[in-house]
Amino acid sequence: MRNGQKGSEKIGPVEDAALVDAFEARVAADEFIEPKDWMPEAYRKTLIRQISQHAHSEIVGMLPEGNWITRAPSLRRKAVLLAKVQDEGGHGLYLYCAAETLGVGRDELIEDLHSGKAKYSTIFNYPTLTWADIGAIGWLVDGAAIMNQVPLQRTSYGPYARAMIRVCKEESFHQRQGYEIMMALMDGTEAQKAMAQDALNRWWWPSLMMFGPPDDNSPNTAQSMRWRIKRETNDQLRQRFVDATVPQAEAIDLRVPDDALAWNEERGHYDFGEIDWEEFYSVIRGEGPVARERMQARRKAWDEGAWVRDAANAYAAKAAARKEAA
Ligand code: FAQ
Repeated sequence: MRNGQKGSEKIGPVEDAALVDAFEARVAADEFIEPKDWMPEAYRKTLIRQISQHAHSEIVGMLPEGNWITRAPSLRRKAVLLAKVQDEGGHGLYLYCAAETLGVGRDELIEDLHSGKAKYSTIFNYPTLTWADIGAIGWLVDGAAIMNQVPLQRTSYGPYARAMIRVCKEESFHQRQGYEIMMALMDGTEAQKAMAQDALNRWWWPSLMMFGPPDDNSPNTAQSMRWRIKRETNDQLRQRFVDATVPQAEAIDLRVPDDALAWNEERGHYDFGEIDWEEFYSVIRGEGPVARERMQARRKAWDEGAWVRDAANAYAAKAAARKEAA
């Protein structure tokens, strides 16, 4: 018998050693764990935490871009942005479904978001001030999301891995549409070029924070890597994102706002400057520039959508009663 472990939470339910060993052997053999399979309680809890926070990020992440749908500069841009924001809503729904397979209810997860108990990505607490921010979000935020989510297609929990396959296909389109907005602006007037550069200046560092704290300060990474929930660490993914994105900036004459950025021949990677971790933790604490507005918008949408949920429940109850009577 042994204790389940979750990050710093060392005391968990006592579990049968044979079951734990069989579970760990399956994970080590790269088998997917499915909802009805036995799993350690701490594994289940870690998944609920990560998947639900991922779902919340997708749903809250609709707000910064949704803010620009009515102000997109052309019909084409509006149609593309509308489709992208709808895709993010869809990602949130797949992810809530994946979390539900672990025995948690959606209402409970949403309640945790609205009460501030559950986290969502820090990146969505920054405002979208100009049209170029929509380009920067697609290019950088979706770009960072893909970097993180491609390895999650091989995460050890089956429903999460399968959700990631479709999500990654859509995120690739999102990243390209964002970069294409930046390309168009950098091909435009001096004012448009300045707008694109300003957006990069504001979104660069928060995008690097999306990957989470440095590995030596990440309480969950070691256990999540052992259980193959995470397939790569926060720092590995952040480095890969920098390496992929800097040449994209250079290709369209944008300057990454980091004086310490330099190619390191020996490492075969870019060196980059120190991230402002104080800012990261303050945003996590709910002190981000538009954190309050984001939560107000989500609570309002939830309250105003109550009639839709009531109607859907009433319809489902009627359909079930009809089936019973037949
Ligand atoms: N923001 O020990 P770690 C998107 C928390 S999707 C807020 O390293 P872990 C699509 C972390 O939860 C973006 N909190 O944690 C889109 C933990 O707190 P807890 C979301 C953060 O889980 C694009 C604590 O800090 N993607 O953008 C952040 O091993 C455009 C300690 O950290 C995912 O969620 C952060 N940035 O690693 C939508 C991907 N970083 O829970 C619209 C799946 C860390 O113990 C428009 N998630 N924390 O209280 C993951 O890969 C992982 O959960 C990490 C964090 C890498 C985010």
